[in-house]
Amino acid sequence: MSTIKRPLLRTTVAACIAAAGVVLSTAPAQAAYTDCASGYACMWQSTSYSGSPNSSFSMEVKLSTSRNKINSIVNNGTKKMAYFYDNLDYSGAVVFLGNPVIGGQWRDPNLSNGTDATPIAFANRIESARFQ
Ligand SMILES: [Ca+2]
Ligand SMILES: [Ca+2]
Repeated sequence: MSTIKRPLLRTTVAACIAAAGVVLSTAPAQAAYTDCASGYACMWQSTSYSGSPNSSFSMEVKLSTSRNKINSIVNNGTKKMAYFYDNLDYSGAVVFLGNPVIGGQWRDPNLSNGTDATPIAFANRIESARFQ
């Protein structure tokens, strides 16, 4: 009996390995800054835009659950600069981003060193943000 089962087992194992390979190759790509829809600015609690955005806005936003927890930001808007504020009422220290249309830096994967134009420690500080 075993001489009959062995080829079958090999076939099954090979099929499982092949199936696993298929699963791995078709798994969704890691979320990235491209997950920020056109016309929006997005914020992630993680660095490097890992996972889905924790907050996004097309005009302005006051953060709640992500308040003081943001570590990477993207401006995928098409018109205005995006400003990200230390305080909840659009005040205090600020970092800003251009966008793909107007140019300039439009995303930053790690706010621990701020943005290119504003190199200050800004990890876990954003509480509100808006286009203007
Ligand atoms: Ca940075
Ligand atoms: Ca803050």
